[in-house]
Amino acid sequence: MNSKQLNEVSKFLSYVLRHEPQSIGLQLDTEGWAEIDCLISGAAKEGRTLDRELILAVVSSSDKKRFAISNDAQYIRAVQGHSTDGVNLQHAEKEPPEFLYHGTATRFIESIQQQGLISGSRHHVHLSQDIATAVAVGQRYGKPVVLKIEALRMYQQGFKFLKAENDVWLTSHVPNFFIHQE
Ligand code: HQG
Repeated sequence: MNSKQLNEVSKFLSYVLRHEPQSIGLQLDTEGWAEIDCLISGAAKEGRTLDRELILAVVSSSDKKRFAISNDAQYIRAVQGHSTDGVNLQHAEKEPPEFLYHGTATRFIESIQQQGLISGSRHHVHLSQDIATAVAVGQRYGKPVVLKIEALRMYQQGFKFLKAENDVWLTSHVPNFFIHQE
């Protein structure tokens, strides 16, 4: 299995486990878990051949640790990034470090200055602990720009921060007041 194939299956798993489980008749529970057997049979109906070995290879090779397997190995979920209704992961609420970073594209800056960072179609705004990750995230949409967020000050003022299993930090909204361009 080459990295191109793994990447392609990873994209499919992101799609059905975060956004459109119903597209293959899959049920997610409120914590985002789906039965691996149902994932395999649902994908097969769409003409996509998956097996456990392939799924586990994608999970273990994911650079961002996007997916998790349950302790009994029967279930899989995406650890963050959901947009689908009905899933509400209970991430750990935590005090953030002094600064967190958000990578975006230069063309969004004007709108961000007006509205702050908003979650859009996802459940949360995604922030990272390091600048390199933020650059990579921003690059997905164009010329990247890194925003430095005064996370600890926000927290001290009552904003909630959650930390996903893969070290992505999540919050609902970042007002412009706490955002600085790197
Ligand atoms: C931007 C990937 C205009 C925001 C990544 C971003 C991440 C605004 C885009 C994870 C705005 C939303 C999430 C405003 C925010 N006006 N644009 N007021 N507020 N934006 O993909 O953070 O590979 O939903 O800057 O690595 O880019 O999928 O969020 O550019 O961890 O695992 O609106 O997805 O991980 O884009 O990425 P997204 P994101 P995966």
